[in-house]
Amino acid sequence: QGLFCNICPLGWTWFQDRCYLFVDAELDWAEAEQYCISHGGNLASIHCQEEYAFIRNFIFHVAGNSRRTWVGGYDGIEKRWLWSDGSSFEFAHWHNNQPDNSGGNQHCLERNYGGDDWNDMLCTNTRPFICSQDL
Ligand SMILES: [Ca+2]
Ligand SMILES: [Ca+2]
Repeated sequence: QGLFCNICPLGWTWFQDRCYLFVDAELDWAEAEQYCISHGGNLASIHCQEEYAFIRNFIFHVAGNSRRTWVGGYDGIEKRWLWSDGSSFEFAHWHNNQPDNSGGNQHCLERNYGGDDWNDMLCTNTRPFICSQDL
């Protein structure tokens, strides 16, 4: 075995052994997840304060503002939040009184709501989004 470099795909940004891609498009949550899958990842999962803060700063840097952005959380079964990449949902940064499942059909996770918090949102709304993949 020679040396080999773990590098992110072209256009993706490295942070702590994961790669991130912000996509400045307006897709619904399922379309966004499909886009990420087709590029070798999933909608981003977030597991700790450092990763949460990195993604906040990353979106601000790339988008030029704190845009409301899809990430990979969803509660297909109400109040049982999962990440679309299959990792465990242990960290959260909900806005006050969220998730509220408003209208009885908010099952997808957006961030940068009310500043930089999380909100459950109608999955058919369109947002830019962020993909992640492990190296
Ligand atoms: Ca819900
Ligand atoms: Ca909500």
